[in-house]
Amino acid sequence: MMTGPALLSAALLLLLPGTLTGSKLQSKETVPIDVVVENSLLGTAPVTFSTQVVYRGILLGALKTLMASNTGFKFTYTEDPNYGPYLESVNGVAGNDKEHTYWELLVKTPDDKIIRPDVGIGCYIPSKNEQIILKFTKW
Ligand code: B12
Repeated sequence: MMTGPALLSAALLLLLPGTLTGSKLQSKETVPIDVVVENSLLGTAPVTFSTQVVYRGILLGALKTLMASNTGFKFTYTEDPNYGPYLESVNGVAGNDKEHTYWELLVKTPDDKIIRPDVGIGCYIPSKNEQIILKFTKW
């Protein structure tokens, strides 16, 4: 007959592989999103890029993936001590405190609603088929 600890290890052995496989499968899933670059000050036509983000991954990761895939999209960010990554420039155009310009983060959901996330690129978790709008504008 199995003793208490032996029974426990047997039970753990049965449970563990399932748990690990489960999480591994989930982390390989990717979610398709679009990144739209808009310059409301120049009024140029928006440019749309397709990319993807890992399951429950942050927008910053998706932007890095997009930049690494060499599609004509690049960006820079600074690190705020309290709020994390701040989107500084997109494709060579940088926000400027003196001119009161910045890159606003907006999201168009698949049902065409536009929201303004209350977190930055380091915290926002995009959902499937969202359009992430990076809009150069004034405050
Ligand atoms: C003014 C302000 C702005 C101004 C800053 C202009 C400036 N240079 O002075 C502008 C309009 C640029 C701005 C933009 C955004 N903001 Co703002 N902003 C504020 C606000 C109202 C006051 C900040 C302040 O002046 N503090 C006083 C000074 C002395 O302290 P400070 O540490 O030096 O402040 C700096 C930081 O706060 C930084 N900053 C401002 N917003 C954000 C957002 C992020 C994500 C980061 C990393 C840094 C940052 O800019 C300030 C000046 O350098 C706060 C809310 C609050 N009442 O605190 C929200 C707040 C900080 N902002 C917030 C957000 C979400 C944003 C945006 C992401 C909104 C969006 N969807 O576009 C964008 C940033 C996009 C990007 N490019 O990364 C959130 C951050 C929450 C979080 N955990 O991520 C806050 C807390 C408001 C909220 N929704 O609750 N913001």
